[in-house]
This record gives sequence, structure tokens and C-alpha cells, in this order.
Amino acid sequence: MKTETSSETQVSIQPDTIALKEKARQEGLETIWERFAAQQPQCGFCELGLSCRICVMGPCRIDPFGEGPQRGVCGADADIMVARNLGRMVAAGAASHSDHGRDLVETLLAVAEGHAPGYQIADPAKLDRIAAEFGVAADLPPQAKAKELALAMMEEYGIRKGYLTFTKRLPASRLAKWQALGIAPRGIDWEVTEMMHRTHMGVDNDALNLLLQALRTALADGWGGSMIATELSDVLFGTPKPAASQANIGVLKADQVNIILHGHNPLVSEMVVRAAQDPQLINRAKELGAAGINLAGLCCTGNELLMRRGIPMAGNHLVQELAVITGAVEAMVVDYQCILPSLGELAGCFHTLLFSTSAKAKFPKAAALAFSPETGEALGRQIVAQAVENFARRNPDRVFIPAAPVQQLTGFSVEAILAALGGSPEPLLNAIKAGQIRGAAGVVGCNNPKIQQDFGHVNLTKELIAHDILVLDTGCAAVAHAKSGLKVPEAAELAGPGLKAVCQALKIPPVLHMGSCVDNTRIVYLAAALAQALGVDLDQLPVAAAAPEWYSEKAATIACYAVASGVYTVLGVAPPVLGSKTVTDVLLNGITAPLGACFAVEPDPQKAAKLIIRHVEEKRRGLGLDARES
Ligand code: BF8
Repeated sequence: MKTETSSETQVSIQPDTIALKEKARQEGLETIWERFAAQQPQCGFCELGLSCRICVMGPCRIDPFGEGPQRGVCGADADIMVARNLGRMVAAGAASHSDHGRDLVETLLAVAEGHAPGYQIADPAKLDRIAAEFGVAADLPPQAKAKELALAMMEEYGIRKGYLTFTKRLPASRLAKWQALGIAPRGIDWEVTEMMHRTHMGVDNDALNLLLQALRTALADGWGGSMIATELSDVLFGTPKPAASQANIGVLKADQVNIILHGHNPLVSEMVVRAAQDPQLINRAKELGAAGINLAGLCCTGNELLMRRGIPMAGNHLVQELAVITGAVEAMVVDYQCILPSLGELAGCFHTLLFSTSAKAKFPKAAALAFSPETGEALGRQIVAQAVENFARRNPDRVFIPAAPVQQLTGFSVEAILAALGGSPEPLLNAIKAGQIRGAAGVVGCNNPKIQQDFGHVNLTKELIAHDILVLDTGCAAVAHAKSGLKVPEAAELAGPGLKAVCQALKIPPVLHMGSCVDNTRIVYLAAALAQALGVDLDQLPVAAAAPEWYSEKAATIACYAVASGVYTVLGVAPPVLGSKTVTDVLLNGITAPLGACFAVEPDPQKAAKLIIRHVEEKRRGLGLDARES
């Protein structure tokens, strides 16, 4: 295998990553950073969005310096090419989250019809609330209600009259803005399909029109597919409540059978959690010399389990290969999204078993097990049983777990936040009005090997909380913050005096974990609830969002639905749009008047913090609240 590594400290700010990266180097194992280095220099045309391989008259590219070709073979200019590419990116992100949501809808239906052994309605009160939103009769028994809700949600994916049901959670003024622009989301699959249709050669060749459909597609995710995924996961597995847990690679246990749960959908991993509590399997682990069975999460499946079960988090996106390299993992279970195709080969260098669990997502050298609601429970047991037997194959001499875990507090669903506030958003609004909390920012998104791991998240967040801005986090950003010790109540010491006092009174951290990436819908839902309580639209709130280290199409979609929902969003990595001045101008400025929000791009976390602080203070001024000079 190829190994070419520069300074290990440049890859991450986290000691566990640095130590394991060094182990990889010593053992000659390739990781994402070597592959990233091998790709340099990356294509400048693609980086600017100025390459097109949509049809086979191409591939085409446009010269950004104006000397070479200015049109593709079909005649598309830079604006069309960039807008088409961005539209497809957003469609892929929306499709990913929404297909994840569909798997939960299908499971809910199977539970209702009685053929999903092991699954249940874990939160009947939430089922009641969501069913009421969808117009399901209140007096139905739970099974029948679940069935009606599942069928109603299936319709959200298709062609329906009116707009997606969850858009009713918004202030009327927001929906009116979308209607005026023609971007109020209709069916989820409808918007994704229309985006793909309009980006086929010879269909929509107006950059602005393409961008509007990209926003509508993103909204179909944020107020459709992703929101369904969040809400049904709560119905099926429980709505998160605050709980203590731990983070970093130190959550693996040298004396236990370690099973890592990686991906995004909790459907299989919840069954693994259940099987890991089976006394028979625990006894078998002990017979083989292990002290027990230890579960740990990675990426967003990890976030789902952390939020609901307090299962500790081994790491974020860039840790997935390093987790295998600890030599302490008996099994890694993956579902879909953000799973490196390299894992199978790497697992083969150790005793680690790699299980894929979705027929939609197979991986090289992984044992392919296909989940269905009918088989999920049995699958969970099979995985744990094989992992336990695999403990006998572990080579203790290769085990290296180079960190002690860091404590964290998790589980801040909207319901949990409101409960902590005594049942209403009033206390939070009062703290904002009084200026103790200046505003709130969602710091979310991925790791990207283009950026020193967690540097963007942690430095931005530290700066924001120091300026009394409450941070809400999800996804890999949440893991970054946890590893850096920002998610314990004691981290309030790093906050400004106002936020510190609020956190100390409520015994909460200044950075609240709201879940996985589909759970960014919890953040926009909370923002909608605050806006409703204040009688304003979302863009008037002193709130913002940031994705300092994003890499994925899903993150692009989230950013688009955040902005279209009225939330100013700062990206740490430029999206591939800079080849079109028109598209860049629309995203940075042009959408501000009709939507009240826009994008900014700022890789430096200190400068990104300044942008957000200035935005928050401006919005405070707009609401007639005290505002600091910034
Ligand atoms: O959905 S933050 S790297 S794991 S895409 Fe992926 Fe990005 Fe992590 Fe979760 Ni979200």
C-alpha cells in the first residue's frame, strides 16, 4: 500500500487521530490523507464548477480565464454549467436523506401491520403529535394510527396537492416568500426528479431558474425527507433526552468485544444494541476471555445512538479508518452514506469483520447482509454473535487505543430543550431579549481532508460561545466539539458572561447536541418555533448556521434549505460555483431580498465567527433589542 505522509499534526487537532495516523504510517497502511495527497493537484475546472460530464457529447470544460472554450459542446455557458452541477449536487443530497426517511416510513408501516419483530412505537405521545399534524384521526388505536401516518407520509414522497405537511410548522410569512418565488416544496421525490429532469441537456438553461429548483429540492429535504427521518426515528426508538456519555477513540475497550456502528440510519444499529444486551451473547463473550460487549458509534448512526441510548462516540468522518487501525474492533457495521469504500480492504489487514446491512449499499470485501423490517432483529443478533466469536481472532499485540475518553452531555431534542426550559420557549426568548444570550448558531457538517480535522468546528464554536452565542450542533461537528470538551456543563467557563450564567443556572453546556445530520431539522424546527413565539419570520431571528468542514452533497442540501428557511449560513469550504459570477452573486447576495438570508464563504474560523457575530447583532437591532457594535 502507498504511504506518503507529511506531518501527522497537520491532519488533525485531535491527539487520538494524530496517534493513530502515526500507527498507520508505521504499519504502511493507507488512509484518506494519503489518497488526498495522491490526488493533488485536484482539477481546477471541477473546483470552479466549470466541467460537465452530464452527457456524452462531452465531457466539456470552460476556461475560467476567457482564453479557451467558453461553451460546452451543447452550447451551455459557465452560468448554465455551474447551476446545473449545483442542482444535481443538491438533488443527490436530498435523495440521500429522503431515502433514509423512506426506510423509516416503511418500517413504521411494517410495525403497524405487525411484521417487524423487535420494533415498536417507543414514543406513543410523539406518534399522537405527528399523526395530528398529518390529519390522522386522534381516536384511532396506536397501531391503526401508525398505519395511517405511514401511508400519509408515503404520499409526501409523491405527487400531492399543496405543499409538504411539515411546512405548516413555519410562520405563514415564510411560506408566502417561497410561494412568491415558486419554491414551496411539493412531493419529495417530485422535486428531486424535477431537478434531475431540468438538468438533463436541453431542458432548463436559465441559471436562476435552475437555482430556484435547487432551493425547492433542498426544502423538500429539510421540511420533508429529513424531517420525516428525524420524527419517525423518535417515534420508533424514543425522543432523545439529556444523558451523559463519552467521545473519542478511547471509548473502545481493550478487554471487550468492540462493535462499531457506522453510517446514518438507526434501523439496524438499534437491533445490534438490543442483541448486545442478550445475556447469552454476553456470557459467550466472557467464555472467550472478553469482559463484555462494548458498542461505539461513528458518524451519524453514532449520533442517533448517542442521542437516544447514550452509546459513546468513537469519532467523526475522518476517524472511520483509524478506528479499524486500533486493531481492537471485532466488527464494524455500516448502513449507508459517508462510509469509505476503502474500509473492507483495511479491515482485511486486521481481524475486523465489516458488515454492510443495506441492499442499497454494498462495499468491497464487506459481508453483505440485507436489512428488512422483518429481518432486522435477527440481523442484529447475527452480527453480535459473529462479532463475539471474532474476539478469539484478535491479536492483542496490534491493539492501540491511544486516548482516554472525554465526557459529554447529549440528547437535546427540541422536546428536551423545551422541557429543560419548563415547557415553553419563553425563558430562552427572555434570555435572548435581555441580551444574556445574543443569539444562536448551528455549527454542523462534516470533516474534509482539505482542512485540519476539527480545526474549523472547534475554533469557530469557541469564538461564538465566548461572544454569548449559544451553539447547537449535529453531525461530525458535534463529535468534534465533544472530543474537544465543549459539551460538558463545565465548558460554560469558556462562554461569555451571559451565556455562562444561563448554562450554569440550567446545568447545560454552551454547545447543545441536537443529533445527526437529518436532525438539522430539529434546529430549523426550533427556529420556526421561536419565530412563531415572537411573531416574526425566521430571517428576523438572531440566528445563523455554519458548516466549517463540509464535504458532502447532503451538506450542500442542508445549507440550501437553511438559507431558504431564512438562516444566514457560512461555509468553510467554497462550493464548486465560483466559475459563474452570476451563480456566485445570487448565492452571496441575490437571494437576500426575497429570502432574507444568503450564503457566505469563509475558511478562517475567527473571521467566520466575526461574520456570524455581526449578523446576530444586526438581527438584534432589527428586532429592537440591544445590539453591540461588531
Ligand atoms: O450526515 S456530517 S461527514 S457523517 S454528511 Fe457524513 Fe458530513 Fe459527517 Fe453524517 Ni452529515
